[in-house]
Amino acid sequence: MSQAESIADRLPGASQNVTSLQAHILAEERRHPHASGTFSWILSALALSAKTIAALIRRARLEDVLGSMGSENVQGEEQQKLDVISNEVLLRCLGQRSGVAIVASEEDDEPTILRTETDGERRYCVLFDPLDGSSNLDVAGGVGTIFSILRHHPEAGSPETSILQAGTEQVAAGYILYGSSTVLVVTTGNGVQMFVLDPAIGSFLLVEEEVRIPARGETYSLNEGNRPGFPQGWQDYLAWAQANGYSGRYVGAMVADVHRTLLKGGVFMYPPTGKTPDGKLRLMYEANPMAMIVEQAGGKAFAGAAERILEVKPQTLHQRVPVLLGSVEEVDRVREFVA
Ligand code: AHM
Ligand code: MG
Repeated sequence: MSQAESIADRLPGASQNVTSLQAHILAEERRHPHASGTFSWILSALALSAKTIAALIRRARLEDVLGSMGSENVQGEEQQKLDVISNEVLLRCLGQRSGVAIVASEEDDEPTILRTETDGERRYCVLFDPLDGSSNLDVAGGVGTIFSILRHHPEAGSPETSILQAGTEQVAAGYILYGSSTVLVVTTGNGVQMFVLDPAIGSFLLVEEEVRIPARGETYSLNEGNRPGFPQGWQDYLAWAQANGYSGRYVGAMVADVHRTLLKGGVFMYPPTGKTPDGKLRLMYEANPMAMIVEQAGGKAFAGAAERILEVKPQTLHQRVPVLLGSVEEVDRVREFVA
């Protein structure tokens, strides 16, 4: 072995098969001979946004951008400064891509129309939660960005009608977790790929080409403080899980909790309560993208006992939906209790 080879073998992240997100996107594009590249440019805008947001979060305390804005979003939730800044980063990065027709965000009341031309070019709608779990920022906890990409249908009339498509219509979905490392997980309907940001070179590198969720896992993840308000079936499941030695794990940021569930197995839930019959999480930019990821990884995602999240017909942009997702065996067990 030459000296260069032996040094290469000691490089972090292994020296072989270093695939960047960019290279992966281009390889995917080549598999679709009619692809125009539009879609690839959108994914690259999301990656650029993610790198920018990751850098901002790392320096947040130092640059005094933590804490509340003193304003509320359309859903009556207090906006953190970084919610607003991250939203702006995504709007700017996506706004520069000619393939994006409409963007819609958790932080904005209405969708933003970027382009109305009907020049025949295929365009997309991008929906996102710019900084999910942002109340974790003050304590340096994990937060994330969630995104969903749909085809734009100009013939639908209003922008809202164009984006109100069921989750089954998503052409891609994913999330970025800003944790101890920055992780990007994405699906374009062909399995789930996982990338980790190498901060030394500023690239997302492929670490797992085919993420599969374990079929079972003895962990449940939910806000147990809400337990008295859950319908009886959900409470009965919890009693069963505790009697059977399950562990509870809850970060309180959906991206972090779903990421752990995806890699280690178990079940993540945000059930309905008496006060919030549809739970808390939003269908279009939280539940749908996570459901697509989990199903593509071999898991299940339901809005209660009977209906797949991806089949829920949306009525409004910011509508909420109960969430039950994770390992096949665990999700089915909860559904039996809840039915
Ligand atoms: P956000 O989008 O305003 O940050 O709210 C969504 C977050 C999710 O990340 C998390 O799963 C949930 O709210 C936690 O809610 P709760 O504090 O009620 O457990
Ligand atoms: Mg959120």
